[in-house]
Formats: sequence, structure tokens, C-alpha cells
Amino acid sequence: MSAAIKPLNMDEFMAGVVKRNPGETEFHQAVEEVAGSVIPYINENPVFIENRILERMTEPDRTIIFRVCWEDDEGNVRTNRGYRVQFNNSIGPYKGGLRFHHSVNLSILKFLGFEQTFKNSLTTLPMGSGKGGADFNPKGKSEREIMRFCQAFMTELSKHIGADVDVPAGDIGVGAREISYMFGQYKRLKNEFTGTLTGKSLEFGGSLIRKEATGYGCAYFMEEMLKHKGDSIKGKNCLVSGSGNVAQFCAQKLMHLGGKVLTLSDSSGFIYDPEGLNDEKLEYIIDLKTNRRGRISEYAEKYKAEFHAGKRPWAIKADLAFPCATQNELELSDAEELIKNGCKAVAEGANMPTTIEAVEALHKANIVFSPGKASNAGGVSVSGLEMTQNSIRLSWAREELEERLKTIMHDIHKQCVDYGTEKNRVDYVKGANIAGFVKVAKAMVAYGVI
Ligand code: NDP
Ligand code: 2IT
Repeated sequence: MSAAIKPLNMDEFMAGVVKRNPGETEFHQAVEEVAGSVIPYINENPVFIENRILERMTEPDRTIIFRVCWEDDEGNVRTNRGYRVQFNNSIGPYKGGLRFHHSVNLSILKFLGFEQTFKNSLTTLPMGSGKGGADFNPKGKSEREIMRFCQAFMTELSKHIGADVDVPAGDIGVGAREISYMFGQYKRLKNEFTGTLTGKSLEFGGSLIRKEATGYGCAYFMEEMLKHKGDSIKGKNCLVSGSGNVAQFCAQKLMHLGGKVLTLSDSSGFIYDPEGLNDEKLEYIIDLKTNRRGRISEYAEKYKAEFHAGKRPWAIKADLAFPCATQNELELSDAEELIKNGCKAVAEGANMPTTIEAVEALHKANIVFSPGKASNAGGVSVSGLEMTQNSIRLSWAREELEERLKTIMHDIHKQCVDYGTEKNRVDYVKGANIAGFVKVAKAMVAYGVI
């Protein structure tokens, strides 16, 4: 390294991030997790220091914040805050989901947008990164209230997105229903029919298996990690948290790969079914959570399973764990329970569900661990395939898409192994962070100072 180029120092770098983004704790956490593995790599490749790539990558290209006004069923005027964080478009149009949840704020959307940069790079597809949403709480809202909110949100968002500019999709609180209302409003305002949103229904440009993709991809990724150690999901007891889109289809694929799914959860607690889920029970969950928007406790009543109010499932004895609900839902004490009970591997279906301290504890205990940016990348990958199908105005068959999804998850696993193997052990955090970084960083260097 030339004497003029000072190596990056983790503490100094993080102090700068905290100073520039005061109070944004989730964003600090996401950056710290990435910086821990990429700073040593950057220091061996000074072109990235010279070009200040990590500083530039932690600053979104732009952040749009807007008022969303709508009328509820009683005729009251309601106001929410809408956001779109366009993080990085070095390797493709901004791409990432929209979250509607009362907790949404800038810190959460910046952490999600930042993570998306590395995840989308790992998918092997040409997608940049973004995230958006609103502090709107869909719980208890009527169908028409949801529709009016989505239309009001899209009225502003439509000015900033486009099929080659920024392509939003779903996330917590945003599924096919919300995407349909937003796509309808976008089409009306722009008078065009383009693939500007993904996760659309099949009738108007949606892709087969997009709904299943995140959960299936997560199960496939676990299968890849176990295969790498000469093992498989077959016969394993599995803990899954959440009961929304990701959790439902992760559970389904785990069962089909021979695993036994013992738990699911929502924001009120978790259910423990010692006999395990089956296809019929899962159908009930999908109807309960997606169509009827009910509570997971209803499952326990119907199937005589245990319901643990206000708790998470990590203290149940099992072989594999899949946090699929939300950020920071697996803390140090939870990791200690998993370790104590002989858990072998953890694959994140949600974004950043495991705290940094919990990841460290799992690593020390030699438990295989994959970060969401690798193991939940199946969702955005099939979104990328939806964009391709929209561009060529064709739709591919289920088998073809499932094969492509499997191949992408295999390729992501390989990148993690290539960049993360140390002494016969794969550090998936390191592998995913460095592999995701390299592609975007090289593109940024090639563009010069912009
Ligand atoms: P859904 O809205 O379909 O489901 C969310 C689930 O998480 C629900 O069971 C919900 O419970 C639970 N949950 C939400 N917030 C909390 C909380 N604060 N505490 C406890 N439980 C909570 O969302 P998705 O399944 O789509 O998303 C789940 C995770 O996966 C998120 O981290 C998301 O960012 C990530 N993800 C999603 C992708 C996708 O394609 N959808 C792609 C990649 C990652 P309740 O019903 O009580 O609200
Ligand atoms: O976190 C994520 O990767 C998503 N919510 C999916 C994003 C997408 O564009 O499909």
C-alpha cells in the first residue's frame, strides 16, 4: 500500500457513520456488520480506499420523504409519512421492497436499503438497491382504506420510480393486494403498462413463484450449507419465526425437503406444535394470516398446540432455526438457548433478525449461520426474473423459474464459500459481505468520481 493511502480503521469509520447519521441505530448496526468484514478486504485492495468506496456506499444516492394524506371510512383526514431511499444504482435500477408498518422510520429503511445493495449484487442479476414504505399500520384497516392509502402513497411515489429507474416490491405489510392497488394507480397516472413494480398478480405481469421465492430460497440455502458439510434437512427439527409471506413458504419447502417444522410466530407470541406442521395445517395458516389477517394463537386453539404469548420460539429444542419475522428478533440470550439445545445451523429469512452479539455467539459456538442478504435473496431474485419477463413480454413456466431460483441460491452459496472460507470453515457473513461488495465497488471505481 502506498504511504499516502491510510488504511481504514473500523472504529474511526463507524464513528463517522454515527456522526453523519445520528440516532439511526438500525442503520449503524447494518453498516457495522458489513464494515467488520469488508474493511480488512478493502485494506488489502487500496483502490477502494483511494476512491472512498465504503464511505460512498453508506450514503444513499437520494432519499425522498413525503406526506401521504388519505381519508378513512369515517371521513377523517389521516396523514402518514412515506419514504423511498434510492441507495445505489451502480449495477442496475434501484430495486427493493416497500414496508408498511407503524415502526417504519428512516433508520429502518436505510438499514434495509443498505443491506439490499449487497444482496442484489449477490443474486448475479443486474439490480441496484432501494427500500421504501410508510409508517402506516395496515392492521384493522378496511379493504377500501388500504386501497385509498396505497393510491395516495403511489400518487407521490410515481414521480420517482420507473421500469428502468426504480422498481419497488413488497415487504412487511405489503403483499399482492397492496402491490395491485399501487400498480393500478401507477398505470392510471402514467398511462403506461410497464414492469415498474414486482410481486404483481399473474393476470397483469406477475411471475410464478414470486410469492414462494423468499421462503423457498431460504430453505434451499440451508440445504446448500448442510450439503457442504455432508448433511441435509431431511429428518431435522426446525424452528421458524413469523407467519407471513417468508415464514409460510420457508416452512412449506422445509416440510417438502423432509424437515419437521415445530413453530411459527407473530407479534403476539409463538405456537409450538410438537407433531409438526403438515400441508393442511399450513393451508390453514396461509388463509388465517394472508386472507383473514388473524392471530397465530387461533392455530393453537384449532390444532391443540401450545401458544406462548409474548415469547419467541428460540428456547424450543431443535436442529435448525429460521428467523423469518423482523429485525433484531434473535438476541444474545436467544442464541444461548439455541447453543444449549444443540442447534446446528441458522438461516436468516428476515432482514437482520439476529443481533451482532447473537451472531458472534453463534460463530464462537461453531454454529453454521447465514445472513439474510444471502439466504433471503431468493425473493428479490425472482423479482429480477419478473423484470426480465416483463421486458421481453413473456412469462416463464413454474419449473423453469424454480430451476432458476435453485441455481441462483446455489451461486450465492458458492460466492460465500469462495470469499468466506477460512481453515475448512465457511464464514457466511464474511463471504456474503465481501462477494456482494466487490461487484458494486468495481462498478463505482469504473465510473470515476460521481
Ligand atoms: P409479512 O408482513 O408477510 O409477515 C411479517 C411477519 O412478521 C408476521 O408474522 C408479523 O406478525 C411478524 N412481525 C412483524 N413485525 C414484528 C415484530 N416487531 N415482532 C414480532 N413479529 C413481527 O412480511 P414478510 O414475510 O414479507 O417479511 C418478513 C421478513 O422478511 C422481513 O424482515 C422482511 O424484510 C424480510 N424479507 C421479505 C421478503 C419478501 O419477499 N417478502 C424478501 C426478503 C426479506 P403480525 O402478523 O403480528 O404483524
Ligand atoms: O428485502 C427484500 O429483499 C424484499 N423485500 C424483496 C425486494 C424485491 O424487490 O423483491
